[in-house]
Amino acid sequence: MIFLFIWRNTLKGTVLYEVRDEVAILTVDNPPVNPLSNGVRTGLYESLTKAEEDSAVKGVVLTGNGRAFIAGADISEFGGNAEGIGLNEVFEKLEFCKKPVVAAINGIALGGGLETALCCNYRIADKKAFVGLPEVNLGLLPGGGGTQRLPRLAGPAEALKMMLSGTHISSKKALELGIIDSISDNVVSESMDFIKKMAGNKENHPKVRDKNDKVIEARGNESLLLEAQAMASKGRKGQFAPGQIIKCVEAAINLDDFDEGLKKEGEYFLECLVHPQREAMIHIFFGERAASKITDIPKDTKIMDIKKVGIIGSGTMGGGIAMCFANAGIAVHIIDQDAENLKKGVSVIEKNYDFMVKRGRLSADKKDSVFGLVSSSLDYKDISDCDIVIEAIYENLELKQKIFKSLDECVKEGAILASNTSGLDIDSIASVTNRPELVVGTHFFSPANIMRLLEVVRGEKTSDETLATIMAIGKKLKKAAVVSLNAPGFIGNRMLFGYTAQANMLLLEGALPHQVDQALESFGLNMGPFRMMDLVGLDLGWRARKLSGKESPLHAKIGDELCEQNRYGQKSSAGYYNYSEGSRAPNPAPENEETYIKISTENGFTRRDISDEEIVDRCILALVNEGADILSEGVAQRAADIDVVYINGYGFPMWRGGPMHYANAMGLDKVIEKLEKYRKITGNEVYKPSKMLVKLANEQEKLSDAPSKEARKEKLSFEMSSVANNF
Ligand code: 3H9
Repeated sequence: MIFLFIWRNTLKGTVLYEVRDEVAILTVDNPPVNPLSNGVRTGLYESLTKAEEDSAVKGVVLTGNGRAFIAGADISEFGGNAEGIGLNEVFEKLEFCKKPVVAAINGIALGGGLETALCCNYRIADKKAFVGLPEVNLGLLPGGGGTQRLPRLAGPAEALKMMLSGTHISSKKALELGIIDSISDNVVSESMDFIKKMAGNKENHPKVRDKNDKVIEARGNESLLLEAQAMASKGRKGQFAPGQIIKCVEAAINLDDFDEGLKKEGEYFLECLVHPQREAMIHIFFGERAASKITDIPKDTKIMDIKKVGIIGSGTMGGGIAMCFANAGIAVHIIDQDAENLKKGVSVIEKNYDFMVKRGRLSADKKDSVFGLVSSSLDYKDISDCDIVIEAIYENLELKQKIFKSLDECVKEGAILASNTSGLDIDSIASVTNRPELVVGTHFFSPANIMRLLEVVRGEKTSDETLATIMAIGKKLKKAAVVSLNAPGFIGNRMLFGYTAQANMLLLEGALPHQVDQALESFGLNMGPFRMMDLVGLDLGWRARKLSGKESPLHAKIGDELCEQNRYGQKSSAGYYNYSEGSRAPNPAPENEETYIKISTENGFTRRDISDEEIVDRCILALVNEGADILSEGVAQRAADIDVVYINGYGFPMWRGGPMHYANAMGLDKVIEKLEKYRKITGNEVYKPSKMLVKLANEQEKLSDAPSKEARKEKLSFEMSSVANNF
C-alpha cells in the first residue's frame, strides 16, 4: 500500500510523509537546504508519532528533499524567539522512536543536520554527501547532542578536530571515522531495504548514546585536550565557542551518564547563544550571502557561460587568480609579454600545487588535472576565444588602457574584460574600449588563491549581465564577492587609508609601532598596521609622493623619512621593524626612535603616553567613520558589505562582526561621543562624525538600517591614483 500524506502547515518548512512497502519515508522539505525551521521540527515530531502509531509501518527512513539532507538548525531563529517544538524535544523523540530509524543522508548534513542523523539508529550516505559540525563558525557549539555523540562514534580527537575546524568531510571519510555505516548510490531505496531487513531483528537497535568505548578509552589522556586547546588558540584566536566545545568533549569523556553530558552541553550552548560573538558571526554568515545580491539588478538577469579565462600578467596576482579558476575546474590561459617572467610565473603556480600535494591537501592525480587546466603563451591571439579576460599587471592607468585597447580588438565579441586594479578608475579603462558595458573591476586580494575577498567594481556603464556573471563567478570560486561603485580606493582600500593614516598620526603623537600593533592585534586584527605597512613596502607611497612633487601629508612624514634611510620594510630587511635574513618576524628597531622624536618635534607635536584604548578607538573609529561615508555615498550597497570586505580582505576579526557591526554593538551615540572626544584631543577633522552616523543616531537606528536607496549615482572623482600610494 502506498500512502502519501503531505504535512502542510503555516510554519516554515515541512516534512513529507509517505508509507511505501511497510516503511515510513520522512522527507524534510525546506528549500533550498532544509534547515530545521519550526515547520520542520513540528513535521518531524508529528511524522515520527504517526509512524509509531501506524501498525503497518515496520521502520522509518529519514531523508531530505533536493541537494541537502538537513543544513542544520535554522540560523535565522538564533537570537529571536524560536517558536514551536524545540530541537532537543524532536531529537529525543527520534532517538527513542519505537520503530527503527535510518538516516538516508542524500546530501549536505551539517550541524543540527548531522546531529539529527546521529539520533537515528543507522546512517547510510550518498557518495556525494558531506557531513560536518560547523557551528563554531557561527560562534556556537553543536547543541543538539553533537558534542556528546560524535566523540562516541569518531573518537574524541577526530570529533574535536571536526568541531574546532568546522570543516565538512566527505561520506568516504565519514565512513572511515565510523560516523556513518555505509555509502550508497541509491540512498533512499537502499535505506528502505535495509530498515525492512533490520526491523525483523529482535535485538535492540543501536543508539549512539550507548557506544562508550571510545570516550572511556580517552579518559585520563590529558594531551588530547591540550592539543585541542592548542588547535583552538592557533586557528581561532579570541573566539569564545572553541573553549566551550572542548569543555563539552571533556564532559563526554569523563561523565558516566550520557544525559549529564547532554545537560552540560546545553549549559555551555546557552552561554554561546547569549555571547556577542554569536551575533557578530551570524551577522557575517548572512552578510556574505546578502552581499552577493545586487539590489537594483533583476533576479533573472542572464548569466554568461564562462568556460575559458584569460589572464594578462604572470606575476603574483596573475598566478594566484589563475589558480582560483583552475581550482574551480575552469580552463585558464596566462599571457605575459616576457618569456622569462612567464616561465617563472607558471613554475610558481606548479610549485604551489606541489606544496599542496606535499602537505596532503591535494592528491597527485588531482594536481595533474588542476594544473593541466593552466596554459600560457606570449600571444594575445591565444586568448581570443576566452569568455573573460582579467588583466593583472601593476598599477599604471596608461598601460592598462593600452592593454584594454588591444584586448578589445582581439578578444571575441561579448567577452568580459576585467581589471584587477586596486584603485584605478574603471571608467577610464572602459572608455578606451568599444564594449564599456562588458568592462568591470575584479579586485582580488593577495595571495589570490587563498584570500576570500573579491571586490567587484561596477563602472558607470557596466551592464547587469556583466555584474551578475561576475557575482556568479565569485560564488563558483568560493569567494566573498562584494560590489563597490567605481570610487577612489573602492571600499576596502579607502577605509584602510584612513586607518593607517591614524596609526601613523599616533606615532607622531608619541606611540611606538609595536605598541600600536600589539593593541590592535589584541583587539583581534591578524596583523597590526605597522607590520602590514612593512609587508606591503613603505617605498610605494614614498616614490609616488616624490613624483607628485607635493609636500607629504603629516601622517606620511615618518614613513618617508624611513625610506630616505633605505628602510622600505620587509623587502630591505628594515622598516618600522628590523627583519633577519629570510624571516618575516618583526624585531624591534630602537634606532628608529630618534627619527620618530625628530619628526614629531619638527611638526610641532609634544610626544605623550598614549593608552591602548585610545589606539584601538582611534584606528577602528576612523574605519567606522569612513565606512559611514562610503555608505552614504552609495559606494557600498549596505553596511554588512563593508563588514564582509573588512573581514575577508583586511584581517578584521570575524568574531567582532566587522567595523560596522562593531559600531552598532557599541551604540552609535557612544561612537559619536568618542569621535567628538578624539576630534577635540587631536584637532583632526577625520574624527568629525559622518553625517550618516549622526542621522542614524538621532533616529535611534543602526548602520544596518542605512538605506541603500541613498546611493549616489553621479561619478565620484578620482583624485587618488592608488591608495597604496598613500601609505
Ligand atoms: C546548528 O545546527 C545548531 C545545532 O547544533 C543545534 C542547536 C540546538 N539556516 O550558502 P548558500 C540559507 S547551527 C537558515 O547560498 P550553498 C542561506 O542563508 C547551523 N538558512 O548555499 C541562503 O539563503 P538565501 C549549522 C540557511 O549551496 C540559502 O540557504 N549549520 C541555513 O553555497 C542557500 O545557502 C551550518 O552552519 C541554515 N542552517 O551552501 C550550515 N543554511 O538564498 C550553514 C543555509 O536567502 N550553511 N541557509 O541567501 C552553509 O554552510 C551553506 O549554506 C551550505 C549550502 C553548505 C548548506
